[in-house]
Amino acid sequence: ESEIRVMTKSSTVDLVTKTDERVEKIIIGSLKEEFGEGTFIGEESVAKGEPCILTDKPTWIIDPVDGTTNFVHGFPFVAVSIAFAVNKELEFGVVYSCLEDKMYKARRGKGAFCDDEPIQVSDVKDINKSIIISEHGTDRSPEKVTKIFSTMQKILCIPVHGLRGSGTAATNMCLVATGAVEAFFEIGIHCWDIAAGAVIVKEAGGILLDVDGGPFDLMSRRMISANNETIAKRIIKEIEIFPVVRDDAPIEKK
Ligand code: LIP
Repeated sequence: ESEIRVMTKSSTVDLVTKTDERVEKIIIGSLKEEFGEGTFIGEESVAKGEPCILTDKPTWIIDPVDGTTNFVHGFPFVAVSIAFAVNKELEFGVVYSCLEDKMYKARRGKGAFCDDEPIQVSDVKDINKSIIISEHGTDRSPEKVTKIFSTMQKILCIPVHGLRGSGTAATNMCLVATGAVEAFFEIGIHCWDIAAGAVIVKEAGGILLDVDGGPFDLMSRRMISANNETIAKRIIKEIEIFPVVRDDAPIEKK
């Protein structure tokens, strides 16, 4: 196909393409061939009605094209994100940053790597010397957009060195893991966007929390990943939280 066929999901700006669907089928097919039948949580399978419940079973959590809007527009940040969890514990994660041609990976307890080189979070503790990443997602309801931009304004005026957003959560988390930025937070992401990045950030020496400072909850659709607790807690003070429906909520609630 010369043109990428673009469709929409939860809103007119929540894009999906045939490529997303095809790549997910290829990944799941290859994993089944290599490792046998398993349990899969894939962004596009869930969009078509597959369950999104993380059980104790060994589970693959897949985002075939993270940064779909970037992909459609040719904006150069697109990633493939694959994580593996057992007993609800994330065991390893792989993020391939397609346009950068960089492979980020981490296994629980074994460190984090980019193209086989060890990576580590930044050692910055002074918020005034930080770059923070966030995204505004695909919900354009005025009350949520107001909270998102009010949060960004408060963070910018701390002040921090800068606010950024690549358009893909998986890439944003790898930027935290390499020390390029000090923190990434978002309300509205999904488990498949962040599962692999969560392992990579943690194994690079970073931390993961809920946006209210509580424990990280993969299925809650909100999180902050940071280089250390000082930066995380300072950012959390500015985040205006709004409700999102959990990934593992009953279908009728979504
Ligand atoms: C994207 C996330 C990003 C979010 C976007 C979108 P997708 O994932 O990586 O953090 O802000 O709205 O959800 O949909 O491109 O796989």
